Amino acid sequence: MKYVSMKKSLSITIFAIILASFSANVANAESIPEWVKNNALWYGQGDISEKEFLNAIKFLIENGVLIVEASDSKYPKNIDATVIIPNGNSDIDSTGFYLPLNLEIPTNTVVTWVNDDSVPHNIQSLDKLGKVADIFNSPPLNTGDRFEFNFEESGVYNYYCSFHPWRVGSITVE
Ligand SMILES: [Cu+2]
Repeated sequence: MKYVSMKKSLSITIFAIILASFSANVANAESIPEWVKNNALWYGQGDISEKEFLNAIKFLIENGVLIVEASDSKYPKNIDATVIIPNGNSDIDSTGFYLPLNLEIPTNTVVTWVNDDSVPHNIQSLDKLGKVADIFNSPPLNTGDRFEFNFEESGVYNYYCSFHPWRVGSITVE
């Protein structure tokens, strides 16, 4: 009995997913064949096997009725790949760290640095020894200026500001 009720709740869950995808695209709702709808019901009642039910789901996916998107839950779809240089960043005694101090992004993400401080800063990539590397290097950024770089390869990238070398941040590309 327990197994049947478990199957029932699973079929309800899958049905809810199917219904949710209907409301997202009403046109698609009409293309769900009756036999698939019945399968979900029968599966819940224990009238058909799991394999038969999964075949029905497979049919929906293969025919583009149910769209399953590959998603990496770690990263939101429109990742906010922005690093703020906050007010007070130039002051060695302040907590004006880069926001975020370490930005984690997938490959092929454009990172934008924004200078929100009252004085100019720059962004200079560093090698493993802490020396300036020719990877991404901005001109001096005045208040409100932006600098962009597209990270194509995975790795950990450190950077600093040559005017205020105590400010070091990193970008982790996975
Ligand atoms: Cu600076």
